[in-house]
Amino acid sequence: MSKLEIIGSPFSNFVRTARMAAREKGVEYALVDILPRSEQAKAIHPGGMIPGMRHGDRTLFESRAITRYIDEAFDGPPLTPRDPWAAAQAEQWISYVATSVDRAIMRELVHAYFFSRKPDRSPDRDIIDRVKGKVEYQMQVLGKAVEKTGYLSGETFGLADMYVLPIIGQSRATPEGKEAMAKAPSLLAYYEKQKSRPSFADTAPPKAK
Ligand SMILES: N[C@@H](CCC(=O)N[C@@H](CS)C(=O)NCC(=O)O)C(=O)O
Repeated sequence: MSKLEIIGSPFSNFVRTARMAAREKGVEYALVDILPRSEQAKAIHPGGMIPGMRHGDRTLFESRAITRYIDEAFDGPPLTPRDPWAAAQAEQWISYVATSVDRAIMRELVHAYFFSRKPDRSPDRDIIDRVKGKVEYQMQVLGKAVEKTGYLSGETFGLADMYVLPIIGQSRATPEGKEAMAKAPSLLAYYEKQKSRPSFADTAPPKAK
């Protein structure tokens, strides 16, 4: 079959998760850089969201479906545990991160700085002030979770880590994100240790010129 394509912008945390999954699995892929809500995105995802995926004549949308396909359709180290109890715990953290944590940190805090809807595009203080307590709380929760084994779920680096690292990495572009992580030393130690992992480091969003 032809080479796997991961479809979406390298600035998206969910696209980065899919790319990390391919890299950790040892699957070669091409990144097809398209914007969310573009006609190309709408052709794959009903709401125009990214990432999408193409593999031969198979297309998928939603990062969890894509990462499951990558995990199960290719040879390579498992990205999620095969034991049902361990797998359920990984899914629990993946769901929490992909919904609650993504919403507070990416859709609210990070977007309030970098995709502000204010007429002058300045950071939206109303959103930032409203969400910063929630971000602090979530980072405490995540910090407690990584304390046990050094990973978000289970004994080895896995898909839950691939969901959370792009989000907490992006949070560091904001003062409130940095402050919240400073108050969660276990999470900061986890981030400092994992940030040089090749699947994460090599998928960093391009720097603005
Ligand atoms: N549940 C989706 C969420 C994907 C998502 O939120 N993607 C963002 C970019 S990081 C997006 O496409 N946003 C455009 C929009 O909300 O219309 C998944 O896991 O793939």
